[in-house]
Amino acid sequence: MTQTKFNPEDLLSASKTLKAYGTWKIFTHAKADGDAWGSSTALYTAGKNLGKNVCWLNPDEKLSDRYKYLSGFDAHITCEKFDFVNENDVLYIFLDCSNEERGTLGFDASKNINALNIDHHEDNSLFGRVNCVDGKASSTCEMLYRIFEADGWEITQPIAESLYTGIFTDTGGFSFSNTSPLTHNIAAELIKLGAEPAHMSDLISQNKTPADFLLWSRAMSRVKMFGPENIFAISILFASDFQEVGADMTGTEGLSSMFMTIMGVKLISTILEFPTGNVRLSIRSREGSPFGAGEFARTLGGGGHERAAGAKFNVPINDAMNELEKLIMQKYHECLNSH
Ligand SMILES: [Mn+2]
Repeated sequence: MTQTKFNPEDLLSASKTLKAYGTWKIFTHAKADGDAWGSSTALYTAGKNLGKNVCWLNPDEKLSDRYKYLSGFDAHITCEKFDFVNENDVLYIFLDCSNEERGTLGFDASKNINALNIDHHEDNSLFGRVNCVDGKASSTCEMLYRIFEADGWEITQPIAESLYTGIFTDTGGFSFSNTSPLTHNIAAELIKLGAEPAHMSDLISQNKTPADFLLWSRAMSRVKMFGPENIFAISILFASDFQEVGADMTGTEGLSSMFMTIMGVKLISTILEFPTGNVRLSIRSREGSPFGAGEFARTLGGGGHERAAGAKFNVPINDAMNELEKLIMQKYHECLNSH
C-alpha cells in the first residue's frame, strides 16, 4: 500500500495543471457513486465555464437516474477502454480512483501519461504525473472544493450542488467518521453558494425505486449474524434477484450502510452476484470491530477505506455465505492471536 503523503501545495499545483490545458478528459471509477458523479459533474461544469473542451467518461452503461439533477449529467460518455496517449494540450483527469484500473482501462502508469489524479482513498497508488490525494479528506468532492478555493475559482450554484452531493453521500449524510470540522466548513460554504440542504437531501436520499426495495427486502431476509455477541453480519443477493424484482446494479447503493444500523453489529459484508456474473463483496465496519472493512478487503485482494471497502469474491455462489463466514471468523481468530 502506498502511503499517501499530502502536501497542501498539491492543491495549487492541481489547479495550475488544470488551467494550463485546453482539453480535459475526465475519468471516474466504474459503478459510480455520488462522489464519482458529483466530482465529475462539478469539474465538467467548471471546465465548461472556463471555456475548456471537456468530456467525462467511465465504463458504466446505464447511469442511475438518481443523479440526473446534476448539471452535466447528460454529457456522460460510456467508455470501457481508452487509448491513453500524450497529446498536445490534452489533460487526463482521474477522479475518485484509488488506482488506474478502477474505471476505464488502457492507462499505463509507466508511460508517463499526462494525468492528474485527484482522490481521497488512503491506498491511492499515486499513478498520475500530478497527484492531489489526501487520505484524510471525506471525499473527492471535498478535494475539488479545496483545489477551487486555493486558486480563486468561481463556484457557481450547479457546481456547489455537485460538490455537496459527493460530500453528503461519501459521509453518509455527515454521519461517518470521515466527517471533519473542515467537511462541515466546506458544506457551509456550499450552502452559501446555493446548495440548499433540505432540497439537496431530498434529491440525494429520496431515491429508492420500488424495485430497489424489493431487492433490499430479499437481502434483509437472508441476513446471518455470528461471532462473539453477533458482531458480524453477512447477506447475499443473487443475479436472479435483480432480474426478478427488476432492479439494476445501482439498487444496492446504501444497502450495506443500512445493515450497519443493526444493534451491536460492527462489521457487515454483503455478497453481490451482479447480473453480469461478477461477484463482489461490499464491506462496512464501525468502531469496535476487531478489524476494519479496508483491512479485510485487502486480505482478499480488494481495497477501499478503513470503514467502507470492497473486493471481488470468486467462489461458487451457492457456497458463498459459508465461505464468507469462514473467512471472517478466520480473520477474527488471527486478530485475537496477534494481541
Ligand atoms: Mn469517494
